[in-house]
Amino acid sequence: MKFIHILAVSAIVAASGAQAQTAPASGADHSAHHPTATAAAPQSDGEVRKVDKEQGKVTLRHGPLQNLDMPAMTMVFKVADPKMLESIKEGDKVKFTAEKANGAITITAMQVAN
Ligand SMILES: [Cu+2]
Repeated sequence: MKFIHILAVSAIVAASGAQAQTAPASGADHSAHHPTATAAAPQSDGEVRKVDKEQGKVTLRHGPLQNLDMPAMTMVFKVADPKMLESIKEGDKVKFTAEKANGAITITAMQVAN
């Protein structure tokens, strides 16, 4: 009985410890109010394959996205602000931040990496 109690307590301690480690996730809430904030998600490398200003989408060949658990691939991203597409063109190397918002992977920050 006492042993079980100790187990339960250590489980709670372990759980709260895990919570403390993921505490920066509260920063994600904050960045939701500021879509251009890059603190919450790491920057990734990509190469522009296609720019679709009308749809607010960009096709990127990207390296691994650790925050999204995604391997390197070529795919279409939505951009948080279509203005982000004005300064890029096919063939540009870019640094970008992609985050999952409302179930869609969205680029929240992007800059040409020259
Ligand atoms: Cu991808």
